[in-house]
Amino acid sequence: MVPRTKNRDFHEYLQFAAQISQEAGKIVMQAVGKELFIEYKEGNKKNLVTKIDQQVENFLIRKIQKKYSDHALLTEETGQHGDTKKEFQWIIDPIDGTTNFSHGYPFFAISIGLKKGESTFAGAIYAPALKEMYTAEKGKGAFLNGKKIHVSKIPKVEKALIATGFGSTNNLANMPNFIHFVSKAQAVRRAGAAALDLCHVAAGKLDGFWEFGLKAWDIAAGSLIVEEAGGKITDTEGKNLNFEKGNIVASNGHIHNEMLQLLKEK
Ligand code: LIP
Repeated sequence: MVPRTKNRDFHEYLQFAAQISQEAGKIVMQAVGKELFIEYKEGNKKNLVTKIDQQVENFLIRKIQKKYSDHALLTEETGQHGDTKKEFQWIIDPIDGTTNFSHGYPFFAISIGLKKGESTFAGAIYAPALKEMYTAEKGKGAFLNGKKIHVSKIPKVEKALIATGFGSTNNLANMPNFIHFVSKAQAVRRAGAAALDLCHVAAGKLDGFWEFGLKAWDIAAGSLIVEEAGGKITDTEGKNLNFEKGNIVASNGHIHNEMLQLLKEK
């Protein structure tokens, strides 16, 4: 499913990430429709975590630590594992789109990125309900189920299908931008899993995506997949993406400046 490349090291990491994300996908799909034991993070009724998020995260941590005991990890549910100064860091969202998953809405994914230094070098995002496996290795292109993908050629926002998201805290702050984009774009969608939105920009199903305040695990793998599909990634002011701030604009490149301008106007 992951095409061979000459860089053996990252190819091996990517293949491993794709394999464990698929195994994690089986755990997730077995739980759809069953009792999920939902809890609320920090008492916020919009910020869900289920027993399956925790089970999948534990599964992925165990697999990675067993194979690469000298690597660090950053995960959504349990944070930092190992020294941040380690050469390799795996950045994991066990289920991006937990709310969707908890309702059986099929837009959710397992996201695994491998960072070396400041950059992500390998990323695998698996959407088990859609049976979509997105993979990318730095400098080697991006793939959906093993087939090369490319961003769209849409030249203007007025012809673009654009997506966004609303975080579980401060979630109305993006509303003025949303209204502005609804008036300018062909259409705007809000599906609820940033990692998968990024993959859909990479595959040309969406032409652009923006969101504020995402976390490293929502965007580490997806931002590489967009860039490797020929797309553009910046923060919402047009500067380099900062994983800590998590303000992101992803696009096919052609509509990027126009998106940044529309964000500036609100
Ligand atoms: C969610 C995202 C969603 C975003 C939320 C949240 P989770 O991830 O992907 O699109 O709007 O802020 O981060 O919590 O389901 O893994």
